[in-house]
Parts: sequence; structure tokens; C-alpha cells
Amino acid sequence: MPSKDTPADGAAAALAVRAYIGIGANLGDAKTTVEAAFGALETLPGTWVVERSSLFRTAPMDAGGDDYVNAVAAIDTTLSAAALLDALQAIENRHGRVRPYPNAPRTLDLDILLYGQQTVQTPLLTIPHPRLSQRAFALIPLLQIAPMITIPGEGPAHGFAPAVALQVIQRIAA
Ligand code: PH2
Ligand code: MG
Ligand code: MG
Repeated sequence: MPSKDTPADGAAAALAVRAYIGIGANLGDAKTTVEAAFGALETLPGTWVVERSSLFRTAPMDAGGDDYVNAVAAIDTTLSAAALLDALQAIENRHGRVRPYPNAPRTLDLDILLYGQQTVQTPLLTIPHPRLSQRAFALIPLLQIAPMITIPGEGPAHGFAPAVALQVIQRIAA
């Protein structure tokens, strides 16, 4: 049996795009849910989790409720950006995600931060994530696993670290 650790064949590897997924939760057992989310990403068709950041406790930004647990996953995926978005929303829904109002506390939020070096602008999806460079809860875990990454249209991600340095973010687990 081919392992799910690496693409099953060279063709899949060649077609795969390296994408970065922001994971967040601040309702229910957030730490357990974020850990489960890495596993759920691995089950997506044509998708391999290649890197996991640490888990971080972060203060809610532009939102209420409890502190968040945030992390970032690097995946290689043969899904299109639109298909990936659908698949991420299905995982959110399986974890009981409800959307009563914008930025409501959530059991699980999965955001496409980067999809290769592509930019996507559709009514449903904006990539790079519009606030990635301004939010420590996304930028810091991303830089942990991809220190040299560039945000298309914005520049090297590490260049934005000083601007988010005052935001409260604390590593809670490897
Ligand atoms: N997500 C938001 C709004 N605010 N704050 C933190 N700390 N972490 C998040 O994941 C987060 C947020 C909207 O998705
Ligand atoms: Mg979000
Ligand atoms: Mg979201």
C-alpha cells in the first residue's frame, strides 16, 4: 500500500501545489479541535500535510469570545483553490461550525492563506488571505514553518513580523 506521507506517484507530485492553511478555534475544546484538523486535512483527496506549526494561544482580533488556539499547516494538494475551499468548509461543518454573525466564536476555522504563489480573486475567495500580513496569529505560525515564504503582491512574509510584534501570541504546544 502506498503511504499517505508522500504523493503516491510522480505525476501527483508534479501537479501538487504547496498551500498554507490557517487553523483557528475559540469555542469548545479548541486545542483538541486544532490537533484534529491536521488529521482531517490529511484525509482530503490528493492532499498531503507536509508541515505543522506549533499551536499558539492568541488574543481574539476584531472578534469577541475566548482566546483562540491557532496554527498553520503546509499541504501539498492537487485540489484547485475552489475545491480546496469547499473541502475546508466541509471539515468546518463536521466540527459543528455555525456562522451566526461575522467573526463569531467558532469551533473551527480553516482559511487558505496561500495557494502556491497564485493570487485568486473571486466573490468566494481571496488569496493571499487579505489580512495575513497584519495578523500575528496567522503570520507567526506561517513563518515558523516557512521562514522564506513570499506573500504574492506583498513581499517576504518575514518583513511583516515587526509590525505584528505587539500582538499577544504564546506557543502552547509543539
Ligand atoms: N480569526 C478571526 C478573527 N479574529 N483572532 C484570533 N486570535 N485568531 C483567529 O483565528 C481569528 C481572530 C476571523 O477568522
Ligand atoms: Mg479566519
Ligand atoms: Mg474562515
